[in-house]
Amino acid sequence: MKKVWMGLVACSALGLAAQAQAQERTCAYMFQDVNFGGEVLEVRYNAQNWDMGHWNDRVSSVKVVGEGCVLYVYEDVSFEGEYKALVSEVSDLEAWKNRISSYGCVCT
Ligand SMILES: [Ca+2]
Repeated sequence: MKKVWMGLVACSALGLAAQAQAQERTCAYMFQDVNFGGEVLEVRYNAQNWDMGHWNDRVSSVKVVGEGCVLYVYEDVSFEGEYKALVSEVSDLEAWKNRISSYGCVCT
């Protein structure tokens, strides 16, 4: 009986460790300039930001680096307006340049 309980404790400890590790991983980088130049904003796994403050309407290129991650970017704050799903590198966001006002990263 005691052995089973210890097994359960070990399993949940591993689960927590995996979760902590996931939070430390990077979903994506957003860049101020095209071709991944200028200031860089790091987006962690499963992070979301409804109001980008200083970064509002300033992102020009994006690199999604997390495996199984999708970065949803929104035209307006609070995840409103038009949105776009990004899964790889975009060296020039073109129509979306200086337009992103909120984002959410979903990693599976
Ligand atoms: Ca905007």
